[in-house]
Amino acid sequence: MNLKEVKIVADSAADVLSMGDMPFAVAPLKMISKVGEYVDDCNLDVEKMIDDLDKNDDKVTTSCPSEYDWLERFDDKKYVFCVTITSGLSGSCNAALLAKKEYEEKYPDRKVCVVDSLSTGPEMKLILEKLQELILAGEDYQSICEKIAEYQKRTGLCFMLQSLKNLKNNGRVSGFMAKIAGILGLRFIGVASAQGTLEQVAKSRGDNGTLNKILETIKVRGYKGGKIRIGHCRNVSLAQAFKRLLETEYQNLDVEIYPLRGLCSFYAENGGLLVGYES
Ligand code: X90
Repeated sequence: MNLKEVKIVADSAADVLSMGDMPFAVAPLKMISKVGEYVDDCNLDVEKMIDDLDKNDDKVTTSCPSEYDWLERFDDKKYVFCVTITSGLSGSCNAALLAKKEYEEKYPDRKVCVVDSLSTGPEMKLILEKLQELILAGEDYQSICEKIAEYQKRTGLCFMLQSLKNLKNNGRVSGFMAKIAGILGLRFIGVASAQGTLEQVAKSRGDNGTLNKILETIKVRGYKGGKIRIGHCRNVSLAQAFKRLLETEYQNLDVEIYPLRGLCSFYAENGGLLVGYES
């Protein structure tokens, strides 16, 4: 597959802004408050957004890219690969599917493969890295579609949240679930379920308890030392401590730590940690 014919488009929940030489674009989600909109693209000052939103108590909502937002990023390419945040919590995947239908009907010789991550953040990042690898390895379109669907099933997401306020306010979790993280010092540890929604696996207190629980959770779910990506919202120290814990058990780890972008920061909230792993 010639790089001139290909494009990868991911929504901004992947926290990825560019992919080296790979033709790539971001379809941004948005945070909308009474005072204005924050578009989650490369121009967003994430730190400023978090500070702004912390200051006022207005209800903030989010919105996903529209069909047109996806479509205009396809760029007349013959082969387009879209990676979306979970269809279990957002309309982004549906919008991408509508864009696919429109594009393929209008141009019968072009193809769009939509990958529903059933997850977000670091698991989307892993899927994007795998796509890049498959494209650069010269695989054909059909085999990339099959292999990436397979790969999605072999990746997972485990997360720790100190507050579920924004998830609850936007109807993404039940009030019952949200309560746990509202109790002082108590943290919510969860995974992306098979349906791409939040599933609670444990409660934790303190950093050691939290990190051991996350490690235990990903092990139970098949982690054996494969690739791992750690996104955090203002908690680089906990992310690094998790990396050190992993290094006591596994050798030659492929691990990366990075600050979450807008959408994931908004929902993961201060202190939140998202761990994407291969199982
Ligand atoms: O369409 C929209 O407005 C976006 C809605 C997104 C809602 C959820 C985002 C979650 C971000 C929080 C912890 C990870 C949960 C993952 C479960 C699949 C990060």
